[in-house]
Amino acid sequence: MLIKKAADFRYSEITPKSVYLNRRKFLAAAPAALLAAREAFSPSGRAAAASLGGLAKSPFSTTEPVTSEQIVTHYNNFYEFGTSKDEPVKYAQNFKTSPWTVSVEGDVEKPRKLSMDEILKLAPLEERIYRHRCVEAWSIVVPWVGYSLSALLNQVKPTPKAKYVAFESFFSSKEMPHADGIPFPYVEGLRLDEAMHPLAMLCVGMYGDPLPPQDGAPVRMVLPWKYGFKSIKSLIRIKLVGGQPPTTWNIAAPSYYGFYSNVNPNVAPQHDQRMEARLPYPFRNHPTLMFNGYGDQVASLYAGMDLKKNY
Ligand SMILES: Nc1nc2c(c(=O)[nH]1)N[C@H]1C(S)=C(S)[C@@H](COP(=O)(O)O)O[C@H]1N2
Ligand SMILES: [Mo]
Repeated sequence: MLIKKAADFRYSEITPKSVYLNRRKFLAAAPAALLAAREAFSPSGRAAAASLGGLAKSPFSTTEPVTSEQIVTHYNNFYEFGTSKDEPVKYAQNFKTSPWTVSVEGDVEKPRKLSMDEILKLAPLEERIYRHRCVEAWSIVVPWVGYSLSALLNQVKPTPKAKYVAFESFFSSKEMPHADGIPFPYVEGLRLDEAMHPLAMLCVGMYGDPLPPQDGAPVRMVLPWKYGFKSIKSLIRIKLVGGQPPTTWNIAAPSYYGFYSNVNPNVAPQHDQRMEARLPYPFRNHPTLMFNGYGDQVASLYAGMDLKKNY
């Protein structure tokens, strides 16, 4: 997705090498050190945080095979911590995610500043196994933990003026010296009806544990029918607004990345989107489905819209 520096530009289908190198490293270390420490350490190398107990299963979950936690925690897009896939896991480990507050503001009756504790208790936590499709044409299947964003929005009560939701990530150049490639803070947006859709998830964990920093700790969005870049990480602000908010990749390259960014195999402003590489498989082996296979649930949100124009 890098566009700023021509020399750096690689629309890499994926970088299978790093996946396999990381995997090999992991497997090599497994017999000795890691197996001994297995109880205390997660594959991301952090001391395992208290696991998130009592998770309700979600009817939205896919039965497709879940991608290994090792891959999902070591192959990341998080430009605040570097632009290559193996940098976030290295540079985000000391990211301070506590204390943390998310401000919910704008055109709402009851604006709130929520602590992480309040976010964790706002609604029953569910495990939802969703497909995740990056615009770079790789995909993963992840057991996220969280609940529908609508649970939070209903508490703050959007006013009739609210038509869109603007999201903002944490940013600090001091804590994120490797940030590069795009303007910061990272911002995203949804139409209010998209944000209220039950599939739109406020996510606090994965694989039964709190989110690791490289995957957007302590709280992020997950929008399975849209390209991955809509699923903004390390959220600090949610603002209900009247007009369509700016979004980071649209600012960086408007002809490639639109506001909607619904997964669409038939629209390819940048590159062919018909096939994807389901990790760890390094080549495109899997047909990409309209709305990433969530059309039954979300297609009606876009009834009557020209999705070639509104990409
Ligand atoms: N703040 C922020 N959020 C972000 C990104 C980012 O660089 N910064 N990258 C996006 C992209 S392109 C993808 S594919 C997903 C990756 O999520 P994962 O690393 O947990 O798989 O996060 C999205 N959210
Ligand atoms: Mo992405």
